[in-house]
Amino acid sequence: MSRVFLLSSNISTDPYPVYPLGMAIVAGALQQAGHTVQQFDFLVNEQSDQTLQQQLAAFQPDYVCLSLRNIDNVDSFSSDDNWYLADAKRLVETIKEQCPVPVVVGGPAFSIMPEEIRDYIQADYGIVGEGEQAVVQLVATLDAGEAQPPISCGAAPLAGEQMGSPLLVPEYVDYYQHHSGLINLQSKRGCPFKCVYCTYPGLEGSTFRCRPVEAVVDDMLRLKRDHGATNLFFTDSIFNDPQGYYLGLVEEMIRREVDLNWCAFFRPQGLSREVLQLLKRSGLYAMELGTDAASDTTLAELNKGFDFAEALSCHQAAVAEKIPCAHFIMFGGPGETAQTVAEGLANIKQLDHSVVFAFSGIRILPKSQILERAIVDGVIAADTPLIKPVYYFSPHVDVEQMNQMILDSFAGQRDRIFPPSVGQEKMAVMNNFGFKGILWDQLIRFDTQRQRVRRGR
Ligand code: B12
Repeated sequence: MSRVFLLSSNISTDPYPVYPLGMAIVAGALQQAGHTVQQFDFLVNEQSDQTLQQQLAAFQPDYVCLSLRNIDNVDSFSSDDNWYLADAKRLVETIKEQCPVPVVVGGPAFSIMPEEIRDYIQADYGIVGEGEQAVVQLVATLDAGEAQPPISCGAAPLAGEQMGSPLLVPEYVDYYQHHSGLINLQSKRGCPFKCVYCTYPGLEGSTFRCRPVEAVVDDMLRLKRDHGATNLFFTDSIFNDPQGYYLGLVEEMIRREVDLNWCAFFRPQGLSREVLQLLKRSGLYAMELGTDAASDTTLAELNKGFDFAEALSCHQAAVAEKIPCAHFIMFGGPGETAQTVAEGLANIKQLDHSVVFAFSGIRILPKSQILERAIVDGVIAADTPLIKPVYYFSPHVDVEQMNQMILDSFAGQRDRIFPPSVGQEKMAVMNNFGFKGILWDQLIRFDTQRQRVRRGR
């Protein structure tokens, strides 16, 4: 059996530090297969190359597995500071200086552009997609002295029962509990929707594959019992799958009295007050909504499959149930014109008692249809490298004018966030005041609504 050292390179704390769940799941699978594992979180270890080297030297690994979560922060206003691959490349150099063993890379960032990233960071092997079985297979192949292609993926998408539970490091859980107050968990993988900008189906497959609800609830109870967790974030691409698996999951949470607060990404479709009441009873305390665009034209161009009226009706149901919502809206995408921007901003005014995070432009990534659209629209040339951030901006909109329109419309409202750095600053202030969790929910006050009703407004 081998000794495998796992390293999470993610140092992003925007919007808050996120537990390296992918690394934990891969570590769990390797340990279950009989290997000795050690996990190293570069963020928790104060980004210290020296500590990394010391731990590598002490552990004497046969393999090092690097989990790569983010390429950049998908914010068109951002600088090179938020491009994370240079750090990953340096880490691979550090590892190789310390111990000349195969370095295997995986994780969502890697899986988006495997060839380019493996070449750039100089890893020996890469695994595209879910890692738990593929990495065990790779280690077995290399242990047997057989040839392994530089880039591989699992034989078939894993069924829900085959998806691993995370092997959590108590010290790391404490760190994330302390800094963000949140621990993350996955209940299913995949997304069947075909939103033109999105990489999720490319990363996780285009059908929902659900873990048994009992296993998810077991994980929740374990997080509560062993780690004192109080707040969870479900990392599912979309929590409210149209088939309704999520309803069975929340019913199981209620039946087993999990009693944890949780939050997740939702599609603003099919969320009635009755459904929301059930979710709330199971511990839902806030929803992040992938509304994505604010006019019917741009929603259709993004192929969202719902119109603004439908999103608004979900929003109103959430407000009626006093569930804080955040809408994420990207301006400047396909079909955007000055007119759709104005229409979108007028629509956003109806999203009362919610936070709206607006973005300018859409990061063009492989494994998403927006790449082809960008080439057809002449936004980029077919051979444009995408490893460094490149954004789609509609050729029919003046970007500066659009940004100014958003700024003007959001001016003076603390729950309207643009550019994204404004959100980061606000979150940092709240964090300094001791607030924890998703933080944006602190910007919403439902009692104001009650006061307004009382005053007859
Ligand atoms: C949930 C989520 C969030 C939530 C996280 C909430 C929380 N508390 O966890 C929030 C909204 C906060 C968020 C924020 C951000 N996110 Co995000 N997020 C996701 C999402 C939907 C799921 C990630 C996840 O946890 N999956 C569950 C774990 C178990 O899966 P996994 O990490 O992929 O691991 C599996 C495999 O990748 C593999 N694997 C992982 N590591 C390794 C290592 C080895 C060696 C091997 C072999 C395999 C392997 O095996 C694992 C098990 O099968 C993904 C999209 C997606 N569907 O993947 C985007 C995604 C990861 N996010 C992304 C980005 C950019 C960000 C932000 C930088 C942007 C922003 N400001 O919003 C921040 C950064 C946050 C941070 N501190 O790091 C990008 C990253 C790629 C890129 N474009 O750079 C993704 C891919 C979405 C996208 N745009 O394409 N995110």
